[in-house]
Amino acid sequence: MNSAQRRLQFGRFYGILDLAYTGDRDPAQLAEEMLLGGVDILQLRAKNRTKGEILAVGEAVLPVVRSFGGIFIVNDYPEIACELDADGAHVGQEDYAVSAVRCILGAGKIVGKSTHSVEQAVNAAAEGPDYIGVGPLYATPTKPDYTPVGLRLIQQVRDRVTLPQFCIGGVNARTLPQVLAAGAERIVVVSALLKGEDVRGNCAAIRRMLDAHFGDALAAERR
Ligand code: TZP
Ligand code: MG
Repeated sequence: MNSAQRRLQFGRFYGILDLAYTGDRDPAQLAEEMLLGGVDILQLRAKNRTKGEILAVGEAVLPVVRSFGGIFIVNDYPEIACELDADGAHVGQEDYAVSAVRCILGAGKIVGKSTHSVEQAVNAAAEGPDYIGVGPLYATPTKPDYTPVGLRLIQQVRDRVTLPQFCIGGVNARTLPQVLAAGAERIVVVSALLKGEDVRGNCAAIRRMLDAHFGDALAAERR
């Protein structure tokens, strides 16, 4: 387990820099605001961009994430993660198998996989990723074609899977208490971080809620 894989164990707050929400703002500056606000892990997600565009944004964002000691993950494109020497890649159900991503990335990198049911979570865990995503908990415009899985899935997956489980989909400062009460230990947030002017403030509000809920021990370890 290398240092990024080790730091992942302490990561609770995973923020996605989704270029669908960045508008004309500078992605590297947004990344800095997200990290200043307290995200542990930052993913670059871009559904309608060319590989060249994603690579260029990744080149600008990676040094920012590194300067904060954060973890940088690339969505959908392990080959871009590899070229950037990012910390890892995240894939969905219809993308590569975990073993194929590991093959592209090489040893010591983080591989994450999305899941949307207990069965998918159990099957994904058997593929040996470093973490799984579980969601969408709520309906969300960020992933519009997916049926919400509901909060009960959080505990159902916890009962079957020991890997870090990042709960995603419609998580925001309003829904977070219910998500935590349902057993989430780690969360992913996209639109609630990037909408509006104050990205750092959006992130900091969620960070404070996580630290208050889980206590200071992990927070101290993380910093
Ligand atoms: N996978 C499951 S839900 C989702 C992804 C990428 C989008 C979550 O976005 P938001 O804006 O935090 O609801
Ligand atoms: Mg994908």
